[in-house]
Amino acid sequence: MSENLIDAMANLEEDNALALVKKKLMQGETAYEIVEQCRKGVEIVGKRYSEGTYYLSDLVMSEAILKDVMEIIEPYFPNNGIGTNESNGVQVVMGTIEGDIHDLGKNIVIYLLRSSGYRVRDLGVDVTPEKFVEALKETGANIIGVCVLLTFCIGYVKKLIDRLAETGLKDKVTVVLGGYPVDEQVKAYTGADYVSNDGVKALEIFEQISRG
Ligand code: B12
Repeated sequence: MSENLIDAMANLEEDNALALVKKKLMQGETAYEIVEQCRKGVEIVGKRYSEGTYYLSDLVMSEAILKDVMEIIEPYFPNNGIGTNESNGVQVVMGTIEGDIHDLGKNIVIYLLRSSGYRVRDLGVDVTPEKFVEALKETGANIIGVCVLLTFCIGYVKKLIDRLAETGLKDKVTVVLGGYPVDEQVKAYTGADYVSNDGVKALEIFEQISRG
């Protein structure tokens, strides 16, 4: 049995991982630190899957464990459960790009945003450019968060941003792209304004944008 949370997640030791999360909370580690360790563990699950030592069922298992972890730590995020999460007036539209159904990371970011006062319209997964455009028009949001995990869906992000340009929204809306494979190269290729593969940094980016 692993004593380290990253390893417990990577080895899919469900009960152990949940016990370690509770212990870490008692010891004063922050919810952010714990999420990051879990993310690293799940990243190892992904590596083992691509190397062929783990199967699809193991990816599904990692999803289940991460969901259970989130249930435990949700009340420990700042501003939560004490009635202070007043709206900051900033509206965001968020979704996972067309073709991609990964949403655990997106949901964490939405959670962080909402608990910091953002109003987030969550469009879910496999979201087409048309749905994003429609939601931007409906909500009047000027920030859009797009999640992509599958490298072969990065082209759809470019398609979305091209669509924003065609509809005249590109200059009015700031695009923040997130997910495991995003980097400066992906940013340049897609035309996104910001990229982040870290939820806490993502929150900092949103804060920076909304401060103007
Ligand atoms: C769990 C998982 C699944 C689960 C997803 C469950 C769910 N509800 O999301 C299931 C089992 C369904 C799944 C399915 C598949 N998966 Co999968 N999956 C993973 C795994 C192991 C972890 C992803 C995850 O949740 N990580 C934990 C979260 C917390 O981290 P995160 O997503 O990076 O999010 C953080 C940041 O990126 C950032 N962030 C995230 N979103 C956003 C959004 C914004 C706006 C911002 C600013 C920031 C931000 O903040 C988050 C918190 O820090 C990854 C491995 C990996 N390295 O990522 C493979 C992985 C992504 N999957 C992969 C594959 C191939 C698939 C399948 C095609 C498998 C198959 N044969 O069917 C299908 C795809 C189906 C589809 N059409 O989408 C590959 C992709 C390879 C590639 N080159 O594209 C990976 C990399 C595994 C691998 N190494 O091969 N998968």
